[in-house]
Amino acid sequence: MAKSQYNADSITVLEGLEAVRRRPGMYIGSIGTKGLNHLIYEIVDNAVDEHLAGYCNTIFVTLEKDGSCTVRDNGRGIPVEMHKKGVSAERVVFTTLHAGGKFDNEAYKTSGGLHGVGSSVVNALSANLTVNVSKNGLIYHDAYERGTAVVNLEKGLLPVTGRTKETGTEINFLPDAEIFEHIRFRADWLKSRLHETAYLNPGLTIFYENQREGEEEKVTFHESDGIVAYVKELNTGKSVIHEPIYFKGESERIEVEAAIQFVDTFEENVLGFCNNIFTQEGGTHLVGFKTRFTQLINAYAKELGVLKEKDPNFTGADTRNGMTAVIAVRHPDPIFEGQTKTKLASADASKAVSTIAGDMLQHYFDRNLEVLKGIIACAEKSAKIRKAEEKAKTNMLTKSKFSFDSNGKLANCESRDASKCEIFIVEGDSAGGSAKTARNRMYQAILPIRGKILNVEKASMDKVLANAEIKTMINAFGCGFSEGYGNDFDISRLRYDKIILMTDADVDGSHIDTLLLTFFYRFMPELIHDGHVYLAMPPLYKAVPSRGQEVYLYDDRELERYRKTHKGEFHLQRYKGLGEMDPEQLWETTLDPERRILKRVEIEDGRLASEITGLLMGSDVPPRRRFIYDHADEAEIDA
Ligand code: TSJ
Repeated sequence: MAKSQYNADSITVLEGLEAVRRRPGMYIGSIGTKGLNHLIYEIVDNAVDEHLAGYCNTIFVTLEKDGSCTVRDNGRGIPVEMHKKGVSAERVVFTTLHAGGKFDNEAYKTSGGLHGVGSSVVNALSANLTVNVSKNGLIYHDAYERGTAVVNLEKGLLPVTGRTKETGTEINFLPDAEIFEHIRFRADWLKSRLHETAYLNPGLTIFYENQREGEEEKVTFHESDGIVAYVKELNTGKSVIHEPIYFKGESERIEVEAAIQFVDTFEENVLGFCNNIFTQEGGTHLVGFKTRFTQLINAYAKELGVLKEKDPNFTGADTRNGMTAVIAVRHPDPIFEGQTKTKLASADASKAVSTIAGDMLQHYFDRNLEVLKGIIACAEKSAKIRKAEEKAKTNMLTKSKFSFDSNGKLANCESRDASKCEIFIVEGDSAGGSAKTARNRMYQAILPIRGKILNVEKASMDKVLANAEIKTMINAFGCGFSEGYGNDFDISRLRYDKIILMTDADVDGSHIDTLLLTFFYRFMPELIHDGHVYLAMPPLYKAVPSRGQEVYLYDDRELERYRKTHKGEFHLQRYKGLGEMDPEQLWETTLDPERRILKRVEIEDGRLASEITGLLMGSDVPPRRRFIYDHADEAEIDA
């Protein structure tokens, strides 16, 4: 390492990167899987910026065998010439903490001067990071360890390691295991993020490759139909009532693009983006769109006589009943706010979207009356149901809020210390019976449920609330529920730290998991966001060797491994369902906190996808060992 580089500037730089290492959550949100994957997104976003600048149409993203990630583009290559600070501009990009990171207190800007926003953060949090820049016919090289450069400069400039006719930037980095809870990137989240980037940038091609052992895969993401294709994908498997409506325009230097398509089910899925950033917390662009859309539909409904003069207007939610939409704006200088800096705050965005959506939709509806009538019919249906639901909800709340289960199915635990209590939701009465016998009655509550509960995606709320099992659950959890208007959900009243779904490892079991998760996601999303929901992982097999200890095997990989080491000298019992286990076995394998395996349900970033199963993904939490950091996620984010 070259000591000569340490001048006054680089010391402040190191202090800057030290701050990142001290409080990583401030810069990348968390040190769990989300934060880890975020490192890749920070790097990829820089290549996407080069695309937006008009110099790059291809990005390669590779998960390497050694656990590192490589991102390469065919842009101009990060500037390598001497910067006024006395070193290569590339060094400045990777060692200067840029103001305006997405998670700190200042606004995030996409462009302006050098790009590379976030690249120094990734550098600070990587055990190793290497840079290869192709430009001027040469390949320039640089490398860092935990944010500190380990390559000697010559007169402040990068060494040249080869010649090339191409141009572009290649970054390889391995996250630092001292910082992150674990350093295994989530491939499925990465793929869905890259796909989203491709939808938002129709001129871009992203080559994804996974070279990790046993997961080898290559996928090319290229979406020339852009957000229209995105909306179609969000609606796959649903009955749509018209072809997507698409429009694009510019107002006050803000570019607005939208794709809208209604389905015949009760849901609203409106995704907002600003400069390619998913605005999870919404913001002015969506406010402008929604307000204008509501006005427009109410005006048309009056004009068509669907609403009489004296009728109350449709609510905003009514007019968006069944709507799937992507609203993407490009803003020269956006302001973000909110907990995760994903809420667009720029007031001009509201005006721009409202103006363009108003003009374009009016133009469209005047020429597509049938589509308009279909959309108004969705609003009418919603208004009807809303009125029924309001009634049902009042009844429900006055009758049973915070009352204990009365039908006797819930076997509650004795402790009232919510931080120590768990509730198992168990499929089937026989497994429920075993679980009641086996449990630790001090801290473990058992709620058996029969067969399949309602599919909440399809049912309206009054039906959902009439369902006995759902009622029992709401009562047991103790925190009420929320949906759309009004919010009676209060997570601080939650009676259990863990809500554990315990279903058979078969199709029916996974269907029940999906239904329950859908219910939580829609009515009690904080349960999932705050990490209270888990899937129990009962074993699939018990192996009884001719000599030695019997062992439980939790998946087919374990079985394969066992077969290799025990070569046929054992008897194998396959569990078809929880009901086949006696109470003692159920305790040993699935209930005992010391020995069981739980998967915590994680949600990528709160976006309602077409397939909720794909969205709500379990992450393996082997017993005890990883249990501690399982809780770290909640503790680390400084609000
Ligand atoms: F994050 C990052 F910095 F590590 C990174 C940057 C990662 C990747 C994969 C690509 C990039 C990147 C940066 N690709 N392309 C650029 N381009 C520039 O930084 C660049 C090039 C030329 C000029 C110019 O004015 O000539 C200006 C810029 C900002």
